[in-house]
Amino acid sequence: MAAAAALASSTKEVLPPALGAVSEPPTLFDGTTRLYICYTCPFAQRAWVTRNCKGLQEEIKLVAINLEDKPAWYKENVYPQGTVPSLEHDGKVTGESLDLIKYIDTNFQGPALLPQDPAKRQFADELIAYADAFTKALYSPLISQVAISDEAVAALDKIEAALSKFSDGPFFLGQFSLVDIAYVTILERVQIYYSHLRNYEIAKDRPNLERYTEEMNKIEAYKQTKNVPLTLLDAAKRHLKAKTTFSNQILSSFLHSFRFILPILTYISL
Ligand SMILES: N[C@@H](CCC(=O)N[C@@H](CS)C(=O)NCC(=O)O)C(=O)O
Repeated sequence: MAAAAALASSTKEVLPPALGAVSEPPTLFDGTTRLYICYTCPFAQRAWVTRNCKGLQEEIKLVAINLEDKPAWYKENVYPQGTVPSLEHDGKVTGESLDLIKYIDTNFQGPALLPQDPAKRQFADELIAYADAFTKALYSPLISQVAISDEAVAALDKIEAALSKFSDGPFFLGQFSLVDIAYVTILERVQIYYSHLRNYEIAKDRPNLERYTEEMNKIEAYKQTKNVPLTLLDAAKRHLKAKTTFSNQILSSFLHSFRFILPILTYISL
């Protein structure tokens, strides 16, 4: 496995506390390379896993942001989009997890996380390009409070088929790569959400996905970034309730303005 040495490191990193609204910001552009993350965010986790896989725990300092009590300075001074992850490096701050994992792989030392083989490289590009659509297909039924959709099942089947393309290992490109990092943080959450909220086991009758998950869970660089499942579930429930409450408020004011009887709009019960 390309990244075997770094992936095997089992020293447990002491994680910094998450910074909230009253926390002081770090000194921006003082030469320190910083990765801004939120511990429960799947996109931030991609960049964090990449950093760990390359053994960059010393070179790239983690700055955890509490997105439920977000410090104003993060959007104002660090990353105008206000999202995590973002990386402060070489006097600039950039974001977007799928770009960042490639950036970290290319611009820092450590094992290469993409293979040289052209066929694998092409498949890596295809799968990384599909990662956002995969996320949307799986998250949409949860956000819109409906049963698992045909689209979600098809997306999972596509992933199951992709996992059989190369036979030299259990990962998307056979051996562990950036593609696994792009998918595993989403799969980690989808497995928990669908199991608890839709009574649907994503790896049932998908043996490649089952083996993949088992093998991923042995990778220390990833394991160190995993959340307790209930923490993720609680965060998702809070997020979905906030979304529903917001859309209920918009709907309420719309109906009120037309003097209709307002329906009682309750919080969703997950
Ligand atoms: N497309 C972006 C998505 C990043 C994103 O949406 N992150 C969420 C957290 S999971 C965020 O920062 N939301 C802003 C907020 O909650 O204030 C990426 O892949 O980096």
